[in-house]
Amino acid sequence: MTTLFISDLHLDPSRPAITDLFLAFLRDEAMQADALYILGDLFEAWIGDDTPSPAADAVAVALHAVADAGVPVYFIRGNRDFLVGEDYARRAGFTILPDPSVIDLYGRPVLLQHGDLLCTDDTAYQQFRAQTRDPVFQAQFLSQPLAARIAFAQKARDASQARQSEMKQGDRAQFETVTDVAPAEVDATFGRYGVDTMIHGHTHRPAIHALQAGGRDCTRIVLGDWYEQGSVLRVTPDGWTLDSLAS
Ligand code: OKV
Ligand code: MN
Repeated sequence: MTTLFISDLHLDPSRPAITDLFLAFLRDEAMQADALYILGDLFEAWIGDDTPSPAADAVAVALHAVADAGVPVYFIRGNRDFLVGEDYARRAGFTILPDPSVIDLYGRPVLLQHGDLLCTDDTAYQQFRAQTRDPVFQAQFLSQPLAARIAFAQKARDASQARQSEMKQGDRAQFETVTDVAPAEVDATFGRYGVDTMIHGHTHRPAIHALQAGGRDCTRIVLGDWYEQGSVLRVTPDGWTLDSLAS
């Protein structure tokens, strides 16, 4: 009995070995699980379910095979793939969950989220997030021809990269703080949902944090990215382990 949690694969044609590692993980391990949860940023970029992508097709087929084997697959949108829609969800056989969601994990309530909502010190990002989650804005973007969306995405990625490297070259300690979760928001989130366990990705800082929130002992589990190797949280009724997957 094992439930699997992953996030931040950032699948991209430029890193085919990671897509292969993920396909092997689905074939070998996920097929045997109780459930698979993907907590966002499965893809490095997503500009609409209608975008032709052999890699996204292969991933959809492999995920659907897991679902067909009787393993429920759940997906929470990340900050990169926030435009993944119900059409791709059908092709991949997964269920899209709201961000955040509380699930019952072997009898305990656990809060799941991508993790970007916890990074409240990055006000510029939170502004971008609020704007790009507007359904009217999204429908307008998705109605544009593919070439226009590709050009827009390239510009967004260039601007983001420029901003990141500028922030890094400035105050390095400040960069580390701004791009990590805000402790006050973590505390508030534990209180708001009344849980004592949360699982998220996004920050690419894999760890299991024990902390106090509202006078309770709480656990915050952070999944790692799949840039150099895989990262998977395996939960059984008896406990959890956060492991690397060699590529
Ligand atoms: C995703 C991020 C690029 C961060 C969507 C309006 C809509 C543009 C879009 C273009 C970019 C997603 C869809 C991408 C996330 C970046 C750079 C930084 C910080 C809308 C305009 F739908 F909301 F209206 N885009 N792409 N970034 O390349 O996948 O998260 S993307
Ligand atoms: Mn992210």
